[in-house]
Amino acid sequence: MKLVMAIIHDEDAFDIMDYLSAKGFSVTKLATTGGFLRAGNTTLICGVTDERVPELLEIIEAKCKSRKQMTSVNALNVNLNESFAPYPVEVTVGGATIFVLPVDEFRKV
Ligand code: 2BA
Repeated sequence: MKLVMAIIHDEDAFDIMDYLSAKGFSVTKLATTGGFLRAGNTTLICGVTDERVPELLEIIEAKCKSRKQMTSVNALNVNLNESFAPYPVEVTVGGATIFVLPVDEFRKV
């Protein structure tokens, strides 16, 4: 058995959890914070048999692809010619950082 920990973008969390549950995986969502950006992210933990690890990793990779997205810079963070104005910027979102750990023991009591 393995414990898969996947740190993913908050936006991807509910879609992938629905999909994993439908496929028969048990999953727990943790609200986490990245140490570098100090921004919220989501960590999913999933205990899974060795045989199903490749399937799980494929799902995470497919559902959490990094992609470009347009967003507006917060008007409070930009000061153009002394007037505040939001403007669009392209940012990269998504992706996943995945750890696969061995499980010595698994019990439900
Ligand atoms: P990623 O490498 O894609 O990491 C996304 C988030 O995954 C991280 O958020 C962190 O929460 C987690 N993570 C990644 N690698 C990890 C590891 N080895 N152990 C534990 N958790 C891990 P943040 O820490 O906020 O980092 C956000 C992004 O900033 C990173 O994206 C990376 O592109 C960049 N970054 C992180 N640390 C950096 C550093 N020391 N110098 C420069 N850029 C850094």
